[in-house]
Amino acid sequence: MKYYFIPLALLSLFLLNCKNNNAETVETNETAVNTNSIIAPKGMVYISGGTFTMGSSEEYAEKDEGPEVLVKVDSFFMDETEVTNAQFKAFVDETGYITVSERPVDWNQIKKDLPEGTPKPHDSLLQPGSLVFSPPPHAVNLNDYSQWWLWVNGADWKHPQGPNSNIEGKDNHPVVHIAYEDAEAYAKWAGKRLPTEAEWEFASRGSDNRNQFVWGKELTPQGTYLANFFQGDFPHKNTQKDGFETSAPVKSYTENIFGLYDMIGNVWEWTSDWYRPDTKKMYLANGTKLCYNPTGPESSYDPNDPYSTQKRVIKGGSFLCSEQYCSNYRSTSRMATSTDSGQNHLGFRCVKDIE
Ligand SMILES: [Ca+2]
Ligand SMILES: [Ca+2]
Repeated sequence: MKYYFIPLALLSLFLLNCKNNNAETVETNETAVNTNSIIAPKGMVYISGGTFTMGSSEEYAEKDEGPEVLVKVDSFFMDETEVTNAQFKAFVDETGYITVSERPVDWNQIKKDLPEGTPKPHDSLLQPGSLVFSPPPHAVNLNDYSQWWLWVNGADWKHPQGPNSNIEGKDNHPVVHIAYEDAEAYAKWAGKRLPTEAEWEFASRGSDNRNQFVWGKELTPQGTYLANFFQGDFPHKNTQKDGFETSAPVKSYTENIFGLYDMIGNVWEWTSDWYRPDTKKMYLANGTKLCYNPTGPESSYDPNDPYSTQKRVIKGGSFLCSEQYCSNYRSTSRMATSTDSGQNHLGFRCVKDIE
């Protein structure tokens, strides 16, 4: 994760994209869609749009998940799984694309955004690499994530754990170490785009499902694991009760009501929304009753990390989400992530508009 300084003035230059609408008007403007005539592209499913409650103000939710907002999204197609190594390889083979994690860091470029006189970091920190979860052998202070995240030179999508690892036999695992621009480049090549947070959350929840977990009120109903997350003592002891220590092959768990797999857990997924903790609060400004296809603010702001690079919202949690640390395996959970950040638990899936 690289931290750059950005001018504070930029932070005021955001506008929210939430076409205000009145709930009654929208009700009467609903268009009947004959879903039988819509055929989703291969590997995608049809998400029939609708109105739902976005976010959560429940006791278990983080502050930035609320307040709840009534949102309407149009119908769209969505990849039924996270983008896999095999799918990403097809893109790279055809285009020669080099991901952010594979490129050396250009000091002359980034120093322009830093305060004058900032010392040049050690050369090892400017080499290609990415962040890898590297659990300590014992319990540690959970307030210090540097205890389990390590910058590893040579870690990238083809080497998820570092230069001595590979993705042999992992064609159907989700691709990881994907920075935002990598995901965007793939989506463009595939004739698709990245989902907004609203689209992602609607698709994950399955219309207006208000349960804490998309499958119901319990995390593991009758002891059954329905997603790939972390069991045991975070971060040092992963008991893998769900069967997987790191990523699982896509479709290892039951699909949701729309036919989407691993919307919860396995790897985090990029959305196109900039991150602000108060996005939904601002959607509700000016008496807005319903937001129509909201696309988030025009720039990001993370009060916990105000001088970082701009951040987008990621959704769904990963194989590292645990009850003890970040229980982000709920569809309303959201995390701010620097757009240049590759991590071995972060991937994506795409959506496509219906023409
Ligand atoms: Ca697991
Ligand atoms: Ca996922």
